Amino acid sequence: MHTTTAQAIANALRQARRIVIFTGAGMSAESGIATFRGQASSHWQQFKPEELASPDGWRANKQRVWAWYEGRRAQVMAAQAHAGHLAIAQLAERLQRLHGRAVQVDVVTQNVDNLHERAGSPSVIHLHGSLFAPRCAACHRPGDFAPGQPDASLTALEPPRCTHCDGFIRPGVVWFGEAMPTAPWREAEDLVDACDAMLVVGTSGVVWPAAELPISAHNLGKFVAEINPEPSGLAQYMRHQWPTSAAQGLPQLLDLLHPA
Ligand code: BV8
Ligand code: ZN
Repeated sequence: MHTTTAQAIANALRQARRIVIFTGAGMSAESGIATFRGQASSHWQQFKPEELASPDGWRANKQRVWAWYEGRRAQVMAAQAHAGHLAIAQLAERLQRLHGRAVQVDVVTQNVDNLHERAGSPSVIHLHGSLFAPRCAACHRPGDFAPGQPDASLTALEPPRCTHCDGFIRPGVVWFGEAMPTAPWREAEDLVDACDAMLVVGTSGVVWPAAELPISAHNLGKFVAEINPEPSGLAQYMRHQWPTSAAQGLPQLLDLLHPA
């Protein structure tokens, strides 16, 4: 009997005790959040990364960068987690219902939105920070947003100031040319070392060093599969490339494992 890609992935998840779900911007696409590359609506079709997601861009025009991130925060706040986010959040419980063994599912995301958390995933590691963790660019203390709703229509907005040192508050994300926070990175490496299976969902695999994680999972002999309508830059490391979307493929996997 021909095993479909979905069945092969479901079989690997059935046998796994520890699963890592590695996600990128494609994971949030069906919640209406723009990706970085690929689509006409993708950010980098309109902006240059170095202008908006880099320390130079911040130094050159803080008001433009702060407005862009506040606009993205407004979009995320108005968005809903989709069936794919919910499927990831329910995977551990569904597997336990299937075979009675405890399963650990950890999300390692490059995304700076909070949709995995809002869908109920208990363990989410943000390799590139979060739109919801602003901090002072000078003393690095956590900062506060200005009161009220962020306005996605603005192209310039004065960043808030730090109540401690009067420095500018910046987005709590990792920009190009900035090192990733060490604790999340080390935790992600440990989870990859310890996992039995990794699903790579919605990433083009072009951003380093995050892209190293699925590659090391492959090199460690783990089961690694990709859910992405297009083969990513990591496809060669995948045991399966499932050409489907996050909101379609992940719920399908859950139903294959154990009907709701
Ligand atoms: C570092 C946070 C050093 C901010 C981000 C060569 C040249 C130039 C630079 C470099 C180079 N090699 C390495 C670098 C450095 C650079 C880098 O990797 N550049 C790339 C572009 C080549 N990396 C860095 O600068 C990193 N830092 O190297 O520091 C250092 C070390 C020590 C001390 C000091 C310094 C930091 C990188 C982090 C940058 N920050 N984001 C923000 O969000 O604004 S990166 C940004 O891109 C996001 O985090 C995003 O997640 C990430 C990767 O993109 P993807 O998530 O993969 O999304 P993308 O749009 O690309 O792809 C979407 C995918 O989804 C597609 O495959 C599509 O087919 C698929 N899809 C679409 N719809 C769906 C779908 N899949 C499923 N379902 C759907 N519905
Ligand atoms: Zn400060």
